[in-house]
Amino acid sequence: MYDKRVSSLINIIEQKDLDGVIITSRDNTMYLSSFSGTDSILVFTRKKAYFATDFRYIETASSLSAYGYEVVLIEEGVKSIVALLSKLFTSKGLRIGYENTVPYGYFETLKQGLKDCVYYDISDQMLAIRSVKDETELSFMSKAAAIADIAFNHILKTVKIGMSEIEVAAELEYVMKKNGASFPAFDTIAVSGKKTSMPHGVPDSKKLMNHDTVTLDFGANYKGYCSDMTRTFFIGSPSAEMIKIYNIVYKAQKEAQDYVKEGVSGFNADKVARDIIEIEGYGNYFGHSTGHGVGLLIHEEPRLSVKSKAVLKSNMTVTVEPGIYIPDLGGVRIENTVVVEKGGCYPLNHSNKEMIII
Ligand SMILES: [Mn+2]
Repeated sequence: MYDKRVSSLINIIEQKDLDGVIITSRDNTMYLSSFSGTDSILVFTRKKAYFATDFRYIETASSLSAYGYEVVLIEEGVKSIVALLSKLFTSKGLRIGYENTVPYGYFETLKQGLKDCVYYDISDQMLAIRSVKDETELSFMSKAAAIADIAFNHILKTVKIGMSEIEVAAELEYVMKKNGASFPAFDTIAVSGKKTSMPHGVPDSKKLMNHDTVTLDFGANYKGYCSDMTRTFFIGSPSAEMIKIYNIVYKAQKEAQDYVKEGVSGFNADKVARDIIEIEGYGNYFGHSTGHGVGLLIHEEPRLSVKSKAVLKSNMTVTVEPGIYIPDLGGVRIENTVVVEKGGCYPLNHSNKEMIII
């Protein structure tokens, strides 16, 4: 598995005729070596792979030699990295691949230490490789989604008028951790009432009230992989307009999800949801894209959006999450994460999407 992932990186090295690659991001380090700690870097030359880390991780890292990495101890942070790289890349004018997420100061130090090298950003190529998941990744993502389903079910059973948004968020996160999540996949969104008109509203001490709309957007991180789901439900009977909006979003989500399959474009998948919302007159209230890839990061490639140039491939994992947000009234978003297949897709999370009134 890791061999296959590393050979994808070797392909980039060959295609771009690079002399080496420096991997600094935690997500790509994890992708290429399984190592989940921080402050460690991978260095690939045309002949060898190195894993450089400090004292805190050296014991864990020793197992990585099984994947073909030579483990190197860093004692002085970026200074040691420069020393290592100067040893590995001795000739001038080399072509080195890097990621655009490398901190600026770090990159400057590297450039000063490794004079006369030409740098090539390989971030997009790495994201393209990672957008198609292997079986191990799909099993972790499926587990991450199942953990979120358990947490949502728990909330539906325990949520009460008078609970604060932050309590609901804490409860979701607690149940996810109790069921195997390492941590939440991102900052949990639990908003209620008029605040649901803010797609990424922040939970606070606002208490849930009768007739409130409640939007929960949350996920678990399981073995490095994220899940992402959103459900909107009502406490007490909602207004006629909120019911209308819910039904439009439900239809847009369902039809876009039914449309997603290998070979369709991210643009058209977005269009399916967007057209339904526009025809109903709410186009101006759907200001974000229909979906995004999910994996080691919560937002990855491909995108389902008006700007997307992506064509969906089997085993890509994408969200389908249209919404309508009306200031001073409220909003509805429904989100599933799905696995793209030939002829269709299947959702990783299985919580009910029908309207729920508590
Ligand atoms: Mn999402």
